[in-house]
Amino acid sequence: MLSKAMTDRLNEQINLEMFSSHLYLQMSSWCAYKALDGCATFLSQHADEEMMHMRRLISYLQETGAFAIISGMEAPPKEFNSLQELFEKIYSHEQFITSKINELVHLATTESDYSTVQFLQWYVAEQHQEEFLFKGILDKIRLIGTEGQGLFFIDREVANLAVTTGKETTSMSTTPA
Ligand code: OFO
Repeated sequence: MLSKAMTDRLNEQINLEMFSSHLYLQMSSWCAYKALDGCATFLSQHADEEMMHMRRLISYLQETGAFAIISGMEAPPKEFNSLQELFEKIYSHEQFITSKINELVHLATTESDYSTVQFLQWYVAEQHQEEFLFKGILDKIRLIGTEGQGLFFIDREVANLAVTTGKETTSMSTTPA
């Protein structure tokens, strides 16, 4: 059984994951509007992954007999000065999400709630992968540059990532693989 504090914090995380999904879908739309189709596809897939992160949390709350709550949330930003700025925002957003996951792990550990500690390990590993993924994209943008054909090559690189990361599982199971 979850404590009230843990239930509240997991419900907050549900909304953070949903916000992440909205953010990446909006960013995907910005990329499509700018004819950056590879980035648009990649970010659209990533928006789906964030919904899966949200659903895992809902399943876990339900499995423990807690009440999962979907709250209202602000609209994501929709204007970006450049593709580099867009990916910088994603990278710092993922670092923020990592800090929220770390807070959850800290609370679960403090409460000796080892079931939730174990459940959260999936998110700890996921955040490591996502920070690595987005830092890699930013490194490529800085390396290739966005002048001339640079944008075209970056879009193609990110399109390849969409093909790779799109094969990830979308299982809702909260049981560790
Ligand atoms: Fe992009 O990460 Fe969810 O958790």
